[in-house]
Order: sequence, then C-alpha cells, then structure tokens
Amino acid sequence: MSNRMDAEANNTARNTKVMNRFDITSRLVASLKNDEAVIGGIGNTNFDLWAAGHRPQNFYMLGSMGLACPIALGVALAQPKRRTIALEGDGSLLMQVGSLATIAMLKPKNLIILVFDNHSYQITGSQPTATASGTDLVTMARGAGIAQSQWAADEEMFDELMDRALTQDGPWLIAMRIDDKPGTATTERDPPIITARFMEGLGVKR
Ligand SMILES: Cc1ncc(C[n+]2csc(CCOP(=O)(O)OP(=O)(O)O)c2C)c(N)n1
Repeated sequence: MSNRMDAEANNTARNTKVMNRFDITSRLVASLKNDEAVIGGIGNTNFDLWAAGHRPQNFYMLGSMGLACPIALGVALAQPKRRTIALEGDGSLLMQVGSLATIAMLKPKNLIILVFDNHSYQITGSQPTATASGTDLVTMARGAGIAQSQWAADEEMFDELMDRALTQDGPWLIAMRIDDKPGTATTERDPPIITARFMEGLGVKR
C-alpha cells in the first residue's frame, strides 16, 4: 500500500474531490483485465456503464433500486474465479444497505463494489439522500464488516485502488463523491435480451 493510501485509510467523504460518474466508469472499463462481470445499478450507473462501451459481461439493472450488490454477490459466488464489480448509487445502496452485511459475512474474494455518491436520488428529481446530511457509506460498509472499504480521494487514487481490487483478495468497496451530471446515454431497455446476453457473456446457458 502506498504511503498516501495508508494516510488516507481512515479518510471520509469530506476529504474527497467531487468527480464524475462517466469519467470514473470509463476508467473502470479501461482498467478491466479479463472478462470481469460488471453489474450496473438502476438508472445513472447503468446508463454510464452502457455509454462507456458495452461488453457482453455487463448486466444493466432496470426498475429496482439496491439490486446491483445482491446480483453481483450471486455472480461472484457462482463464478468465484471471475472478478465481479457492482456499481451503485448512494440512494440505491441505502435502500438495500443490509446487503453489505451479507457480503461481509460471505466474504467473496472476487467482489468489488463501487459507490457513486451524489448526495441525491438524482434521476427522480434530485431529492437529497441521507448522505447529504452526513451519513458516510464507507463507515457503514466497514461497520458491516467490509474492512477494505475506502473513499477514493481523486481519480488517481481510484485507479490505484481499482488496480489493487482487481489483483488482491476482496471484498472491496470503493466510494466516490460525484457531481450532478446526469447519465451519459440511455441503456437499451429489453430485459430478456440483457439477461440472455449477460448469461452468454458469462458462459452460462439456460
Ligand atoms: C424500490 C424502488 N423505489 C423507488 C424507485 C424510484 N427510483 C428510481 S431511481 C431512484 C433514485 C436512485 O438514486 P441513486 O441510487 O442515488 O442514483 P442517482 O439517481 O442519484 O444516480 C428512485 C427513487 C425504484 N425504482 N425502486
């Protein structure tokens, strides 16, 4: 671990730069080494995943909040050799925050959670979430038992953390403070096609 990351091991959301979801998602996609599975949560996280360049190992959650982590957990347990990455907004993670405790309990080494915290339920009108009044999702994740939970202070630190998360045992949770730019594109909305393509991408036949 670099000195900088040691020093920032106890960082909080207050110390982080406000970044951009599409930029971070593009960095994530560029950092992928093999056929990692990536699960985009409802709305903006999967819109930006789609816009960053579709891959057959991407799954785009439509309709329900809070399911990126539970779906990614299932994939990580079913295919323990494949790194699996969940992308979730702060509002969605707060709705299904118990999934952090389940992940901590089951300890999937191959699971990485990325949290995009814009302090709001942006896509339904930017109503403030609890993180706007101080709830710290990294502290919550550590409390749930995911010891390797960190705020990325800036883009460079995101790249460093991602590099470690892709090569060292997890589970990991990396959180970013992000701006209020909307998702970059709208994902093609066809659930049977999304599911079939993802299963094919993971080498699983129905
Ligand atoms: C269970 C459930 N409750 C409410 C909604 C309506 N809804 C869809 S997206 C959304 C906000 C999501 O917020 P967040 O996860 O923080 O992502 P952001 O829009 O900020 O990128 C809401 C309230 C829903 N789809 N499902």
